[in-house]
Amino acid sequence: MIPLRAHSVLAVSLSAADVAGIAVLVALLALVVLAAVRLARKKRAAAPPAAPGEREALPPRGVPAAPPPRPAEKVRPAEWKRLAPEEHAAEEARRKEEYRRRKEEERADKERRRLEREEEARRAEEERRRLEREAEEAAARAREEERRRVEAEAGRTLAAGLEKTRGGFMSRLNALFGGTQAVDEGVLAEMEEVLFTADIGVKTATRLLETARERVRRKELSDPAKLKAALREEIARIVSLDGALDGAEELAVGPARPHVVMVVGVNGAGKTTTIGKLAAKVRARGHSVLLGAGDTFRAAAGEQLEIWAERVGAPVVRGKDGSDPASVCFEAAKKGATDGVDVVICDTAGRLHTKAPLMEELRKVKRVIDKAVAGAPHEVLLVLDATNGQNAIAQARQFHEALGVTGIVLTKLDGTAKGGVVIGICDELKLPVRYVGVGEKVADLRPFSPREFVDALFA
Ligand SMILES: Nc1nc2c(ncn2[C@@H]2O[C@H](COP(=O)(O)OP(=O)(O)OP(=O)(O)O)[C@@H](O)[C@H]2O)c(=O)[nH]1
Ligand SMILES: [Mg+2]
Repeated sequence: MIPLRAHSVLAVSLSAADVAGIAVLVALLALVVLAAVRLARKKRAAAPPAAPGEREALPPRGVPAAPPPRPAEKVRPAEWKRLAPEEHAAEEARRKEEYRRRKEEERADKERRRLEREEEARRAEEERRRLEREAEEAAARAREEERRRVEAEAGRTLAAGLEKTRGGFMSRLNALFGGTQAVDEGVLAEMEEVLFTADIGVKTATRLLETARERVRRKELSDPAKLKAALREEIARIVSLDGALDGAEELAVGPARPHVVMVVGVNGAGKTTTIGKLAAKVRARGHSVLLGAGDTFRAAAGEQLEIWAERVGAPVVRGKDGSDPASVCFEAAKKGATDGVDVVICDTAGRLHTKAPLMEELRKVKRVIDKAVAGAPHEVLLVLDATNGQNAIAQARQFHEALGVTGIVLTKLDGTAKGGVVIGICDELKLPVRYVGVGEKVADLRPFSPREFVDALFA
């Protein structure tokens, strides 16, 4: 027993066992307090993050206050372990936020680059289109200039084109009419001889002669000047088909759209060249034109037509070499209808007319064009080479029988003395001569005027 003396009135005496017991009790109490503190900390760490307003709220009693938020710097792995649970949570949230922000920046960056790429592609496309448009406009301008140049080229006059013919049979006739003697059988016999060698055809020459003889018999033609005037009058009547003398008109474009023109003739007659010149003329009158390359027999024919089309500024429908000409013409007429073209001109092959298959082929082409555009072709132009003389008349007859020709184009008058063939064609076939060719230029394809023709012949 240890006596304890107090200054106070209360004096307690404790044994050694009592002291040891108290010490153990105090130690146990301390342990309980420590455990309670730990438990409280764990609970806070596991709890969901506090709302912003709650964060500033005071910690519950007995629980130490949360440390102030750390600056947003990265926590190194070594430091991570030393962090308190609430610091872990804050760090975790900071990292999540940083990750979200970084992703957001990356996405925005990607979007910006995509928009930039799109803008760049749009500008490049716009530039490409602009250049293409400019090139097209420049090509169209060049074509138009070329067309105008070709159109403006002055062609020969019909008189110049008929120079050789005038120098041929007409100079002999003029010499005969220039004489002073009265018209007698001798003059008529000489006239007969000239007319029979003038490529106007036997029938026509005979008719002209008989008419003159009859009038001489009736004493109407007493002198050569009168005989000349009578012959001139008769020829004018024949070539005008008893119609107007001044009918020098360009190709008539009827109301049907497209107005389809089928061009036929033997090879080398001048079909393709005539089509080129015609297309230029029709374009110059403000009509749109489409060409059909129906001559698929000759390899270079399509290219020749394309060169003209390029010059004139007209599209061409072309088939493969050797393909069916009827199908090419069908396509051309169909395209003309679909595209709203004013005039479609179809070229055809010109193998010798004596071969029956050519006529059959052309008949088929004509039928098929009608299937593409009902009522077409509206015009079948027969191109004849004047240098063929009376042969041209024979050709005209065959083509007309097979196809129902609506008009004649007589080419190469400039290169022959056989211009009298015009008279024979008109007289025998009663077909109108629409154009005469007196050279290679566009303007050399001249609308036929009976008066001009007769004036040029008898000048
Ligand atoms: N001097 C002159 N030459 C012409 C005239 N018309 C056509 N030619 C020429 O005649 C030649 C034949 O003309 P083309 O147009 O190829 O004849 P084509 O009828 O199409 O001939 P194929 O395609 O073989 O059937 C070319 O050299 C033309 O330049 C003309 O009025 N006067
Ligand atoms: Mg041709």
